[in-house]
Amino acid sequence: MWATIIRIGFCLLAVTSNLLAGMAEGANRPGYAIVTSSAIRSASAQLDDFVLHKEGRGFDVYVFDEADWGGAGLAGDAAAEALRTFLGTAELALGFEYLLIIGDPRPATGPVPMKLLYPRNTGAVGTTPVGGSVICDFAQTSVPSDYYYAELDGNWDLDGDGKFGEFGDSSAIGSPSGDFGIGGVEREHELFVGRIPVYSSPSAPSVFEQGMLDLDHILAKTIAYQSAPPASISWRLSALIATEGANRFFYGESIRDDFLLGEGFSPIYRVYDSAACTQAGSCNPSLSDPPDSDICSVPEVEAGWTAETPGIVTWLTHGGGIGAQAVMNSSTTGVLDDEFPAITFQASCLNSQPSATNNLSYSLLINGAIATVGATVISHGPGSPVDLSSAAHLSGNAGMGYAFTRKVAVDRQSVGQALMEIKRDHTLYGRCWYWQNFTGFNLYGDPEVSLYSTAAQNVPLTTPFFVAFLASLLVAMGGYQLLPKGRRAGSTPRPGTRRRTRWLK
Ligand SMILES: [Ca+2]
Ligand SMILES: [Ca+2]
Ligand SMILES: [Ca+2]
Repeated sequence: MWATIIRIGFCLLAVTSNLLAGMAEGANRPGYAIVTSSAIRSASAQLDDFVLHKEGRGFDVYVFDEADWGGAGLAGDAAAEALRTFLGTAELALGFEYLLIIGDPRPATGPVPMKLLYPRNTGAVGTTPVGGSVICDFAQTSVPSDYYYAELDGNWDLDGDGKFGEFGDSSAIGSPSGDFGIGGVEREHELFVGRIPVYSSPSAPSVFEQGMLDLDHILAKTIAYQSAPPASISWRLSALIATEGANRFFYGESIRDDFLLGEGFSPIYRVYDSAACTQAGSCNPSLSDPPDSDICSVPEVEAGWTAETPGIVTWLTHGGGIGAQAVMNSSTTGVLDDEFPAITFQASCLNSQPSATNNLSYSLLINGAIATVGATVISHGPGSPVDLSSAAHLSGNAGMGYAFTRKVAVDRQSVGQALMEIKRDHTLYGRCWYWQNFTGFNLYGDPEVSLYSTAAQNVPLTTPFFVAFLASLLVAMGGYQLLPKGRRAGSTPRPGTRRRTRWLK
């Protein structure tokens, strides 16, 4: 409440700027904001088309660069703070719900760096939903994150020690509460956030030049993906699941059996390390229906991905910046068929590591994927078969991948909405390392993309009224949604108001 009042007060001052006041006129459609650098804005050959495309999908679109938020010359934490402060003001004034960040994600850069968070607050005690206590027995290391730009109310350094996003439990007796508590970190997001990285190097102009070529390719690919005729997207209702190690294929079986089969996905191509356990008769879970490959390796995954062009790809394995062990690596992404790009959830460590300028998630976004979720740092997950729908496992990396896949495939949510709702609704189970997962898993790509995006949702602004009417009728009849499922047309929040949604702790 206080945070909201303070922000509204601040907003009244800030909104006097001509910039936001002018833009707020007629803001009765959902909003989509892009923040980037002036250099990228002026060098992109596709950004204007991308803006028109989003307007055609029914959004009021806003493009900002560092000149709009006083971010010129800022880098690192100063740049991150300036950006988030601006977003808080702009979101209240304009009411946008999607945010696409385009630019260098490395935390020491500017003007749109990831924010460094410190989720694993060593020694903090968390409380489980059944009243048990959990000690955070991990070193506190920094995590680059865009989550900070999705939640705009809380003071994420509530304890004022300069480390943002520290886990804590204000009800845990004798425990440091970190930055959680009244007025601190909260998980009621304001925005669905995604990022398209563009790297640059002062000593090598070619890095930026290549980054711009890749950006324009990604933007054009996104326009094409969302402009596909409805009858042409049946290929997307398919999946590839890869798991390294015999203790991990429960992940693929859970996703397949619990919802993908029932949703009619086909094929569901499975690459498992199951040869040994099949031979020994010791597979857990048992595999009555054998996988497409019982050896998990990069060539096996590449073969399945290339042959089947799956709409969704997910895996559970160890990982680093440029590789997911025995599944995929940055150099192999180049052979994938980019005409049929996948949505990915990469339940691994480090696949989205910003300091690796050819990190696997970004490499996939350039070729092979339309949107990728991966971790910027170490992620935490189960080491043996577990029930991924049970409270204790919802927020492990496997539980997040399971839920993300369901939200994208079954609930038909956009990728940005799917990831943010997981972070909002899933219990942390008192575990600081689950909070690290929430900060570390980030989205590369347009957050408004969904597996079911088609031209049926696109209504050009210049379309005569009766054509627009027919198009909206088609949308209604075809079940293709303009708005994320669960949101009604007309429920767009007005500037200055806040959506109130559930916060499960
Ligand atoms: Ca702190
Ligand atoms: Ca602290
Ligand atoms: Ca909030």
